[in-house]
Amino acid sequence: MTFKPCLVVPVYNHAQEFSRFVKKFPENIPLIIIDDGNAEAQALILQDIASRHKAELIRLPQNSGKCAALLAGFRRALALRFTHALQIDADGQHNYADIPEFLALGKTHPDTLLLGAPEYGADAPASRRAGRHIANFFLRLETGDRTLQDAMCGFRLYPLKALEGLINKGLRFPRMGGDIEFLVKAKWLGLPHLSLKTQVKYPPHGLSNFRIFHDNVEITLLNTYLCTLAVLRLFKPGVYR
Ligand SMILES: Nc1nc2c(ncn2[C@@H]2O[C@H](COP(=O)(O)OP(=O)(O)O)[C@@H](O)[C@H]2O)c(=O)[nH]1
Ligand SMILES: [Mg+2]
Repeated sequence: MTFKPCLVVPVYNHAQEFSRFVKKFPENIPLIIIDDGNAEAQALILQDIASRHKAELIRLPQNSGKCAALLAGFRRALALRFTHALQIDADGQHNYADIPEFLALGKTHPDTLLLGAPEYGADAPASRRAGRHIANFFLRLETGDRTLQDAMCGFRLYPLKALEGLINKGLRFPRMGGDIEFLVKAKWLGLPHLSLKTQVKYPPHGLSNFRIFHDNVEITLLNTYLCTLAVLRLFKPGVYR
């Protein structure tokens, strides 16, 4: 199988941070940036980044959510005949020095989902850690796979062709919960996975779009939906996916 990866970065309210962190990205890997309905000033910064880094820039007319933006990036990657998309955040929380390791492993395991398994420092808020434990519990319940280590980390390498149907179908929960929904449904398709440890930072003045109340309510609804599907799949796995 050929291996032709690209980087896919959804950006919302992080154009300034991204203009600093994009310098840490490997230069030889094509980049797709999704401007998810940012205000004009941020959109201009993203245009500038895209022209300086010869990146593909997709501008969505209105804010559609992190994972709707990701899927737009994956669709563009498929159209450009990339085989794999490495999804990563724009705001410097992920360890960009791990990108080569993800890509090297993707090359030797082209049919596998490569999932970031976050290692947190003392800077990680307790509420986010607790949320992750609950999300991971449901992830293992819904997939029946106890080896999955993290439901929500947005640092992942996806094989695109195997996921094309899912990408084109779209997500029921396209905002922050979409990382969970996409992973659960990819596992239901039978794709194998490997986890890669990677440090995730929470800088003191970092801006998060995660809305503790709204996004946790959304994730609760998402898990209700996925658990219901998981039960229905016990009877008709081909119908509910
Ligand atoms: N396209 C898009 N990206 C988003 C949206 N919300 C967050 N992001 C991006 O998704 C990544 C993670 O979002 P962030 O706000 O840092 O959430 P957190 O890291 O979970 O606190 C960053 O690259 C954001 O710019 C959104 O509504 N649309
Ligand atoms: Mg963040």
